[in-house]
Amino acid sequence: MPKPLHIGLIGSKFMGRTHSNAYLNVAKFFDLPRHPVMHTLAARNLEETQAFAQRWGWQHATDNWKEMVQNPDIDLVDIGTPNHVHRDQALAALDAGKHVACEKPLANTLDAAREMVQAAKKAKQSKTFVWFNYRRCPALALAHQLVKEGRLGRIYHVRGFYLQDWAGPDTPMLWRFQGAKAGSGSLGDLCAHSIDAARFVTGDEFSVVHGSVLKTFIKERTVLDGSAGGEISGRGARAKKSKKARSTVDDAVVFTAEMKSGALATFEATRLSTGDKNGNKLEIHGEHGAVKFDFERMTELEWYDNTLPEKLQGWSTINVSNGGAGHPYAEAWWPTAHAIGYEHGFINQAADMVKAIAGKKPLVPLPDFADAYITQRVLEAVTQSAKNRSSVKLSEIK
Ligand code: SOE
Repeated sequence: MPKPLHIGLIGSKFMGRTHSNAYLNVAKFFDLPRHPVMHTLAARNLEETQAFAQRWGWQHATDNWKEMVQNPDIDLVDIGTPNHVHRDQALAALDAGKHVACEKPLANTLDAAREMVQAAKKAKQSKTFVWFNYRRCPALALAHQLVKEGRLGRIYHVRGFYLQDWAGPDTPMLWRFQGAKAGSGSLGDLCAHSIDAARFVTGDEFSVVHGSVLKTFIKERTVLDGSAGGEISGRGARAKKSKKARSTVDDAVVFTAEMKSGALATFEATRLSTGDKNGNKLEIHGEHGAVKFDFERMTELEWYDNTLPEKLQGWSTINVSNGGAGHPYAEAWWPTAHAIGYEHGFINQAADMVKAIAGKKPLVPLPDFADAYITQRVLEAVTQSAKNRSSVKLSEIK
C-alpha cells in the first residue's frame, strides 16, 4: 500500500459532497503513488458535520477548521467553502506547511486572491490546486489535446456560454447572491469556468476585455429563516413569506475579448436562461478544424476536420470514452460508451492532485493558485469593463 496522504476537507455542502466522493473513490479507479485517506472533515455545525463524516467515511469530524489545519497528521487541506473564506483558510493551511486545494474561483476579490498567490509562492514545500473540475471532463481534455497537436491550426473564434436557470424570483437569499461573500454572481460562479476552459483548451491568454455588461434582474430575494447564508439547497426550496434582502451580484454577464494570439472571444453566463440547467458550452473555431463541447452532453465532443476533402467535411460526434483510443481518463472508467458523469471530473482531478503531490505529471494541466489568479484577473477586467463601460487590457490588472 503506497504511503498515505491524509486529507482534511473544509466544507460539507455541495462541493463538500463532490470532493468527499472524489476521495472516497479515486483509489478504486486509479493506481496512485500515495493512498488518499479521508482524515478530518471540518464544517460549521458539529452535529451535522459528524453525521456527514460518518456517511461519507471521514475518520474525524470537527467544527474547528483552524485546529484541523494545524494537525501535523494532515498533508493536504481542501477548501470547499464559500469564496469569502478561501483566503483565510488557504493562508492558514499554507502557513502550517500543508498542500492546499481550493474551490473556484480562487477568492471573492482580486486582493484576496493575490494574497493567496503570494503566500503560495513563499510556501516552497506546498503544492496548490484549484478545482476547475471541467478540465477533467474527458471531452474537454481531448479538445485541449487536439489544439495542442495543432489540429485546429490558427484559432479565430472562442465562444464560452454557461447557462443555468435556477435563480428565479422564488429562489431565496443564499451566500451566492451576497457580493461581500461571493464577490460576484454568474461571473465568478459560472463564467470563471468558461474563462478557465478557454485558456485551458486554446493554451492562449486574454489580452483585452471589451464591452462587459453585468445584469441583476432580481434585485431582492426572500430570506428563509436562519438560512440567508445557505447553499444550493435553497435552489429547490420555495421561500416562505418573510423579510427580503438585496441581491448584490450579477444574475447574468456578457462580454467580448481578444486573446493574445488575436483570436476573438465572446462569453455569456447566466442563472436565468430558462430551460438551460447546466449548459456549460465551449466552441473553438480554427483554420484547420473546430470543436464544440456542451457539458449537458459531457461525454461527447463535436469535431469538424477542415483538412478533409470538402465532399467529406461535416460535424462528427466523438464519444470520448474509448480508453483503447487514448481518450483522456477513459482507461480508468468503463468500456466505450458506458457514460460517466459530473462527479467523475472531480475524481479525475483528485487523481491528478495526488500524482502531482508525489511529483508526477498530471494528464492535462492542473491549475495552481498562480494559474487560477490569471482567471481571477480576467474576472476583475470584466468587472471594471462593465463599471466603466470601457475596454480593459489585462496588462492593466496586476
Ligand atoms: C453553480 O450553481 C454551480 O454549482 C457552480 O458553482 C459549480 O462550479 C458548477 O460545477 C455547477 O454549478
